[in-house]
Amino acid sequence: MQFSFDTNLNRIAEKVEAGERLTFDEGIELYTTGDLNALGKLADFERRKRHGRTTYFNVNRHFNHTNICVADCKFCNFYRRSRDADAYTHSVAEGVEIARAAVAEGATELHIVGGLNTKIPFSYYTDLFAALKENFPRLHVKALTMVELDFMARFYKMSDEDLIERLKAAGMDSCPGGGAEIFAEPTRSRICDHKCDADRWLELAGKCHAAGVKTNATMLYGHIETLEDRVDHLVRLREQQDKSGGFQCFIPLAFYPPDSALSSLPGPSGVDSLKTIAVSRLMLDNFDHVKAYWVMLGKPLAQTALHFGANDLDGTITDGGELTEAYSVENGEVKMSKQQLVDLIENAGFEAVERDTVYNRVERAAV
Ligand code: V47
Repeated sequence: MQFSFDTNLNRIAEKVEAGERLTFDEGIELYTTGDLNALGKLADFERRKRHGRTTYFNVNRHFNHTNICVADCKFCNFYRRSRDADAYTHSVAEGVEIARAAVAEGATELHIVGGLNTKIPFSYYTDLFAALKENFPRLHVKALTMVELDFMARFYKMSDEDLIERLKAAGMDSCPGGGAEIFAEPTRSRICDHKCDADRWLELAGKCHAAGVKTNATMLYGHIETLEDRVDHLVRLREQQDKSGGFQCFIPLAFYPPDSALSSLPGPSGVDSLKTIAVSRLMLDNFDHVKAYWVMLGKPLAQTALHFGANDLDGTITDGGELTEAYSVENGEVKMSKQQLVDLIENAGFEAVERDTVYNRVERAAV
């Protein structure tokens, strides 16, 4: 056996080395271990087995087309009601101009999410995606969470299959992983009772996968959830991945309390974030990639997370968009140049590899 810990982690270590699936109880044991180094070593073993020293990043841009939302999630400081002075909805033409600037800076992906807005016609989405594809055929459109798809299917009275096919035909290439928050009840209802429930979120992910649309998955942690809620979330994602196989990557999202209805909470500690990355890597044996989202972790902790199981840092973001700025621990502008991201990865001891959204390597001509 490669590992010999002075802790009760040895039994779990043997299973990890043998490539065996961990149970819910073992997920809890990993979370509650006092030996952070041992947990990190195990997750790093798994990460290096899959990806060696490679750490992926991409050149991307976020576009939050509207902040008007009928939900009022307790953790969210981004949403507005339509009557609010700072409520907005970007036009299709504005979306195209934002994409144009991003493409000029080398972006391969536009990440599009927004509020649940009853003032927007369905044609807005198909027009936006079609215009993006017409102008930038090689730009990957990663758009709409399962929560947005659920809202759209109900609001525009379409079957899930029809909705997904029409969005895909217009230019939606894949979907981001937001809206998963925490699956377990009653926690989910307490923080976001206007959103679809866990079964519905997972059902829609499965339907996207069946339609050939890859999706990501997230978990919002560090608010009112329990450790059991977190491990339950990971187990449910793992079960769905067994069934439909279309999740590309898992992104734990560290709760950022300021200006939200939960602003009295402290948010997760650095140790908690590292544990969450590590437990995710070890529990999600059927997910290829675990992302340390630097925007929410902050740069130094994101670097450290690469030693705790993460193999992706997300992207340059180029210009974060309003939602990204609302939840980022990086005060001020939320962006990094490609060189800054490469330096961040290399200074942490890894090899930086630019990827596209579906994890193909991006080769660029040297300048
Ligand atoms: O669903 C909202 C979270 C998510 C806060 O798929 C907050 O590659 C922390 O899903 N503190 C949207 N988090 C962002 C998201 C995402 C981000 C980056 C990459 C990908 C991907 C997906 O942001 C929401 C919610 O869970 N969020 N408010 C907050 N105060």
